[in-house]
Amino acid sequence: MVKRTLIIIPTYNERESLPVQVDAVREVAPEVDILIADDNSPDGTGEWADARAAEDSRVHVLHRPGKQGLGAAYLAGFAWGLERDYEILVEMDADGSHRAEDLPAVLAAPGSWDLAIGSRWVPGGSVVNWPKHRLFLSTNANRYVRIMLGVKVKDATAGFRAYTADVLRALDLDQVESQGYCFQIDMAWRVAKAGGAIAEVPITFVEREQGVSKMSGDIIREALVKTTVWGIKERTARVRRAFSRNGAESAEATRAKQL
Ligand SMILES: Nc1nc2c(ncn2[C@@H]2O[C@H](COP(=O)(O)OP(=O)(O)OP(=O)(O)O)[C@@H](O)[C@H]2O)c(=O)[nH]1
Ligand SMILES: [Mg+2]
Repeated sequence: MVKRTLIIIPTYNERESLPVQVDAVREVAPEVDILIADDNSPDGTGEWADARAAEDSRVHVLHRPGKQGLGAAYLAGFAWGLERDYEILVEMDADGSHRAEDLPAVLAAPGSWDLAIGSRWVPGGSVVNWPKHRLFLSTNANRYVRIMLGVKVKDATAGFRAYTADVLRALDLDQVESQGYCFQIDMAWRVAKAGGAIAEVPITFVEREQGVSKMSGDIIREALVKTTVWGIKERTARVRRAFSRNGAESAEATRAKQL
């Protein structure tokens, strides 16, 4: 049986890109539903989404009052999907970077996974049309995440990914505050800490052709600062645990000697 699947597409000013992406997804995966989570885009993306939803029962729209970031849009989308008992919830950009033709491979990721990531940085994965500075940023951000958080994932910042409803229900989503890039790192780390299985499937990521990137210095800073703070906290907690374990063991040894 095909699992009930919801593709969540967050949008802010994607009037040109979104129709192409929705058509492409509908074509490769006619059995999945799509939820467009629009932050009141001034360019009419939300109105287009409403018109599309009116003629296609598999397309839904979640209107949000204003631009509140990618993370908030996804969390609202997860809540919407979990309430309606979807079994798999997928994140996908509107701008064509996440190719619909890679969707079946992500959904069919091998093994039993809780999170399947469409990865640029596993063998077979690639990026098309990215300037050198974006390649540099992505590879080094992922290296830093592995070093700081110990997450054994090659592409922790990837935004093309599928979660099981079970793993999302097991996470404390109310505590997630990260927005841009950092949202993806945060979620991958939470899944890993919860003991969830993470699979990576190679995809080809294509730089957007239409519209404007929402990537900014703030988004990069958020990822860098939070990853650093989390990494330091994690190490401190690990050292504390080791000390208290050693302390407990030596107290035990002293007691044993006294007896
Ligand atoms: N609802 C909502 N969607 C957003 C927001 N910011 C970005 N998005 C959407 O999230 C997806 C990814 O954003 P992009 O601007 O492509 O960011 P990016 O992929 O990191 O950057 P590029 O690679 O330069 O395109 C797109 O579909 C955006 O429209 C937001 O604040 N609210
Ligand atoms: Mg993009």
